[in-house]
Amino acid sequence: MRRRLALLVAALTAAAATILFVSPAAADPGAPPGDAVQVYGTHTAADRAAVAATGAYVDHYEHGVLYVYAKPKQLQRIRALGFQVGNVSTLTGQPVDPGYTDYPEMIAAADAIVAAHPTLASKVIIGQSFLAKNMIAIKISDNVATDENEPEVLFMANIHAREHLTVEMALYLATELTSQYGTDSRITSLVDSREIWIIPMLNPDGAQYDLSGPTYKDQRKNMQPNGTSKIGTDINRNFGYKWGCCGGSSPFKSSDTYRGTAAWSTPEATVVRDWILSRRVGGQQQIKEAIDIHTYGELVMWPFGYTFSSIVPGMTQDQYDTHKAIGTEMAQSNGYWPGQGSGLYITSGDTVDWMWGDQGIFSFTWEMYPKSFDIVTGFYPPASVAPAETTRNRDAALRFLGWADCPFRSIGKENTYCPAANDFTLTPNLGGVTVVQGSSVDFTVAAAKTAGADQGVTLHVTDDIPPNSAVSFTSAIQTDGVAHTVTVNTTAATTPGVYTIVVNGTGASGGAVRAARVQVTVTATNANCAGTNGADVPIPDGSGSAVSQIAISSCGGNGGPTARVDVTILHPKVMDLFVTLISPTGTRFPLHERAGDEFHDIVKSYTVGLSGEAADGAWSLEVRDVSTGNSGGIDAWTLTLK
Ligand code: 0X9
Ligand code: CA
Ligand code: CA
Ligand code: ZN
Repeated sequence: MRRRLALLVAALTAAAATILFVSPAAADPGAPPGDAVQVYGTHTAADRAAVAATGAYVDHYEHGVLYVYAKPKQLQRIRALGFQVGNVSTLTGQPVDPGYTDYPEMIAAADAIVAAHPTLASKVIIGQSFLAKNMIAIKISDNVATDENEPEVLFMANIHAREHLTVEMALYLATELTSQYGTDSRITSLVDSREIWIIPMLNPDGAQYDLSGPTYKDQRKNMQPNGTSKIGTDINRNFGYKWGCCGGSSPFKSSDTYRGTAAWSTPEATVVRDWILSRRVGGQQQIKEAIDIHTYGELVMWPFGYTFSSIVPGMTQDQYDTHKAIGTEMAQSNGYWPGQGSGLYITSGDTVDWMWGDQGIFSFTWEMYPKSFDIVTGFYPPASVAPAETTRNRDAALRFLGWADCPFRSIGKENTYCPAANDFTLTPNLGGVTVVQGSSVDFTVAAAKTAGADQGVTLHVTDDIPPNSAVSFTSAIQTDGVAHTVTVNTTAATTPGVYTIVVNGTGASGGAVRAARVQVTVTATNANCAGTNGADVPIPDGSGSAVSQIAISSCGGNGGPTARVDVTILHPKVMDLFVTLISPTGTRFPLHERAGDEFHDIVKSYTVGLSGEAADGAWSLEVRDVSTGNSGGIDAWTLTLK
């Protein structure tokens, strides 16, 4: 993303006098007069309106950066308002890190994966880029040479040239899914039951140019000439669903979000479209889910990007809820922030809107590391972060693959949306049991036939087993309605909290997967070691702080190594917030520091090491809002010390 604040703002301030503005040298007919520049620090709509009032033309706003065309007088006025102004081409100049995978290396890596696992992986050329480079997909599945009737899942990366970490992510996934096959049972069963497609480099021309050295080129678009010195079209504004609508892309050729002369005017978007359309069998799209991988921001987003509304023609409540459930689960796993794409900013003609809106593929955008602000490392962190920042997403990717047979199962509606000839329900769905840490609790699960013939069902527990506990049950049951006991054995080390244990049952005839969910509340041995404050505390807008306290007494000793803080903060722009837990003696534990951009609300549980802090006394949750224009409040929070 193009947010470039703290670091470079400092650099800019120091170098303000020497910054040169690169005019669009070649003409951009129809573009507004003036230079294309970036304005930093316009955090509120009022700030942005003030910039527009200088007469400058506001092109778009992304991630805290306002992209405008401004004449010298207008630039002066913008500066006088107190905003920093810069131009991206003067701000990069770092040498290319050879640790990033370039186009030939990407092809070689794909070939090596296929050579090492010929029965599991194959390489498919899906078309050619503008500069005639082969665009490839890696297919991973058992019996890879056969188009089996298995749900298909697509991961694609590097549609934006400078987002090199995404190629590492794609290749990591391909490597992991093949090399761990037969060793890791979770991977083995996913690879056996799905057909996984990975497009590691969707914009090969732009990526190769950006890495051509000696310094990065800060290229985002493809390499299709447009008559200006800012070559290319933004492929992620060129897809044909609501193309060019609603301010989510630029009509100007020099803009980084230039949408192209028409939908599908880029060869790269067309290649991806035609290949995705080719995945239909008998009119049925085989690809059920897709992730378009970008940097940066540490976000998980879902459609639609073109509108702030969630429920619109083409997106029912259940479909939205399913996107949200899967997106939120991935974000919980990798620590990213979940939200509808338009919460970041409006986009039109992007991949996910088309994949969902046109093809009914449950679609997500990932924005990888880093989280925010750092102007130098934004798009160009050292390649050495790749191992940590790719493995970080392993579990999220595997969970994602797990839903592919019926994404609606994530909201408990698999029987409605994915009926099977021989069908059954698993119950209960969201009953609740409570257990004190260190002891065990039982619940029952039953399978009952709803269509076709009775069958055997294999149970397996997937999600959310409380840490340091074990779940025991009989795995082979029948669709006879008989209740079977499931026992959750917690230990003294099990962290108190509310867990939703998911028991999946796979039917023997047809393989339909149905789920039972049980909410298990683990409470502390010593109830004095936990507390809740449900009083609403308004968060002052832009200055000062909101504080909510919980008094702990008669807990004794220190907090635990995995204490838990559950917070519900209602605020329209969580990127403006700092949230800190403060111990009775004043030690500060930062929980949230300006993450999540323009997204709403923090409803999250944090794990904090509190073994160095005496438990008894007054604990505070402090929320500071560092930017004006949005206000909210602390709704409630719960502290569980051990
Ligand atoms: O603007 C984009 O294309 C994506 N961000 S990036 O900084 N990598 O360029 C985000 C696309 C997701 N859609 C919306 N946020 N609406
Ligand atoms: Ca297969
Ligand atoms: Ca298939
Ligand atoms: Zn991107």
